[in-house]
Amino acid sequence: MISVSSTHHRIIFHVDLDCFFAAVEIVQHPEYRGKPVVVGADPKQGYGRGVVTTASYEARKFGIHSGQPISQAWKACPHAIYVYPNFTAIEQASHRVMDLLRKHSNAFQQTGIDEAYLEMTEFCDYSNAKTIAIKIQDDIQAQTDLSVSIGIGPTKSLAKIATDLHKPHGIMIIFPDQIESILSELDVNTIPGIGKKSKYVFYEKGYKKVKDLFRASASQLYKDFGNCGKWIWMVIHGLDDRDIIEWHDRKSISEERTFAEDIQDYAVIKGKIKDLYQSIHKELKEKGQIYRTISLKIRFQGFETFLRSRTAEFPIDSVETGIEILNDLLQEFVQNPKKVRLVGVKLSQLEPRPKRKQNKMDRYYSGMY
Ligand code: TTP
Ligand code: MG
Repeated sequence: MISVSSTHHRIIFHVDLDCFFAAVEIVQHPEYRGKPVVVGADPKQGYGRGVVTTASYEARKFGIHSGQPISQAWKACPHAIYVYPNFTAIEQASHRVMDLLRKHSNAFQQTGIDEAYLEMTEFCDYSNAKTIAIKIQDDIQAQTDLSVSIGIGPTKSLAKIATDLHKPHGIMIIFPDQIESILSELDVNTIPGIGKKSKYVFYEKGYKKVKDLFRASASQLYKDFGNCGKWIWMVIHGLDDRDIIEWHDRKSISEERTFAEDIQDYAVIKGKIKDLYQSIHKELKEKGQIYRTISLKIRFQGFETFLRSRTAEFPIDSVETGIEILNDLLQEFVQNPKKVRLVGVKLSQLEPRPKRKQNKMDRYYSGMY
């Protein structure tokens, strides 16, 4: 008989592929293995526009990272191999990995192109979790030639934090009784929900490391940061009780418009994006659905097309949040001298809007991502 005591903790695995787009490129071109590979815009001998999408760990040693201007990457490492993302191969690889992962648990949730959560409470305990994680790593490596890192912890957010602490090809466990000791010395932006930009708001109020957050009460964090503060307090105290909800990657809703004439007035472009977004947001709302990923498509004269997405940690429930994300995604293009032909908006990672039965975290959905 299995007895479950009040101190029984969940075990969640968070799996994330290592330098995913670059790894896919290396599988297609084994001669790239061990070399600096940079995926992103064309560097054009240092004069290219656009950014780095991701880079192999060898390239990261030169300081190259996602989001960096490609011209800077070129300066840091002109002899790297520069490639465009091969979306067909990337999507295929993602599906193969997700199909393999899905077999390891009956509760699986994909949360991005290269990451997923598995509820493992029924299948292991903290003493054999590492052995199971190694099996999963080996299985994926053998079947796809791709490397994953696995974070393990009692909640989704702690498992996700763990993954990033031991990359690449790492397995990291945050044991329930070691949360504070493991997190204390880390920067506040280790917490999902505190981003590269928003961390400065925390710094200004004296919260630099996670230990500074541990010193604060829930009500103090609420006073300082509103709902986001409450969420952070719950995360660091292991109280994020979100379930693992399967959603279907291919489910999405989108709309696009071609302008009657190619245009360059970004006020008009922004307005059109907002209209498209509000119309599909309304449609989803009427169907009782929420979403976590927002994508922007933009096509310039000459058919050059870009897709940019952002996935939120929480379902997006307010139009204001969505508009803010889209405006942010659009920023990358406003300096582009070419005229715009078409814009599109896609909402994906759809989930039913939680009804009567809400768990603790559902109440803090709005405004947080
Ligand atoms: P990440 O998992 O954030 O990054 P990664 O897999 O390249 O590297 P890591 O080993 O640190 O996990 O993102 C997964 C893929 O998503 C990444 O390979 C490229 C793509 N991506 C973007 O398109 N835009 C972005 O801003 C980022 C960060 C990633
Ligand atoms: Mg990854």
